Amino acid sequence: MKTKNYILVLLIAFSCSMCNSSKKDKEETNAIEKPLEKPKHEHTVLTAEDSLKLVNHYIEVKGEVEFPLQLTVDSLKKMKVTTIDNFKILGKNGEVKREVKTCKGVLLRDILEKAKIKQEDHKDRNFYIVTRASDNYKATFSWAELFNNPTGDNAFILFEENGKPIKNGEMIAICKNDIRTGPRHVYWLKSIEVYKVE
Ligand SMILES: Nc1nc2c(c(=O)[nH]1)N[C@H]1C(S)=C(S)[C@@H](COP(=O)(O)O)O[C@H]1N2
Ligand SMILES: [Mo]
Repeated sequence: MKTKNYILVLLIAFSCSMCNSSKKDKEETNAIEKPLEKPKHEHTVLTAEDSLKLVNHYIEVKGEVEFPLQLTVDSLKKMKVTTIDNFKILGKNGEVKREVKTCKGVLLRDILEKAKIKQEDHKDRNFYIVTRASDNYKATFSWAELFNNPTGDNAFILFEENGKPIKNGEMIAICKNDIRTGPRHVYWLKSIEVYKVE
């Protein structure tokens, strides 16, 4: 009888300690789940001089291509030009950041066809294309969405807005059919880089 009581006391003590430790675990988990205090995403205001430094007079098409290119606004004007009306740049919450009445550009696909992606055979289709700006902001496209999907007819490199040269750099990459057009709207465009998935 005495041993039985002893075991009972031990059992109670053990389960209590289990309770406590699981409570402690929970508290720790809660502490991890608490959102980290991130610094607010701020737009730094650049001086006119600093902003000019980010402007490129040509974009480089490079990486896994047969013919690396340096394209200026003038060379884009010689390609097949499309006019886009009422283009809205939507931010991450769907808010309209900017609306362009009319702009002109060339299909990103046409540029890549000119540079010719180095494909070994017809199954060699796993490439990704990075449109990078001089502040290192970048957006990525895949071979499939440009060459085998309606997005290919919607991804442009713009060189003119409302009949005038572009203000933020000379060329901008856009993807007209994105839900939020802000993220793949790359101003101060510097390069179009082709990479192969290894
Ligand atoms: N080069 C460059 N392009 C960029 C950005 C940037 O910081 N640098 N910001 C992007 C974001 S987050 C949005 S929503 C749109 C519109 O940004 P804006 O408010 O700076 O015009 O441009 C995009 N293009
Ligand atoms: Mo944004």
